Amino acid sequence: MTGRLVAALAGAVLLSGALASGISAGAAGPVFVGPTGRQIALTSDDLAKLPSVRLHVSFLAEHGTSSADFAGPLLWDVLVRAGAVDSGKPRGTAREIIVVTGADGYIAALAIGEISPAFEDKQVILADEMDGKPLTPGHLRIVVPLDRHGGRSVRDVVRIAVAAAATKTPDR
Ligand SMILES: Nc1nc2c(c(=O)[nH]1)N[C@H]1C(S)=C(S)[C@@H](COP(=O)(O)O)O[C@H]1N2
Ligand SMILES: [Mo]
Repeated sequence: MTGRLVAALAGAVLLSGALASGISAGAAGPVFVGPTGRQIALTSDDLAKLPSVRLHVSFLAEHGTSSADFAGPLLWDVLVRAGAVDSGKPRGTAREIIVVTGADGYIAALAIGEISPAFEDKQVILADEMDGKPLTPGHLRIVVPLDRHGGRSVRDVVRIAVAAAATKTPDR
């Protein structure tokens, strides 16, 4: 094998590893993963078709207070569109969590119950606009209204996974 071929193969392995871990290499938007582990890639066109919600937020960060205007689809609508949640089964979604990963590997978790219309119905968005300027598909940001600290406002979102905590009762 030539050195170049070895390097190309190593690159391909690295790339597939990065994709499998949800660290997307290109300008693609986030990968969505449902509770069964199934991956769904929604295009930016799919996201653009969902109604956009506008939010002004202020939160504490290590460098002081951050304030900005954000706009984008509700995270709930995005997860429904991706088929990652079952809106007809509130009892089943009560034990589900959402794990959001940024391009740098930073992770924050939300509960499905916070954003489900059957529960808190909090207007968490997947922002594709900040202060009137579009955010490119690799730079979408989670915005959680009323969070005091910015820790759950994950930047450069590459992966949004829904997972269910274990239970011994049947789902219905
Ligand atoms: N991808 C990514 N998103 C992140 C972080 C991070 O380290 N990586 N830090 C979080 C924390 S702890 C805070 S306080 C805010 C800070 O946001 P700002 O720098 O836009 O004010 O980003 C959040 N989102
Ligand atoms: Mo922070």
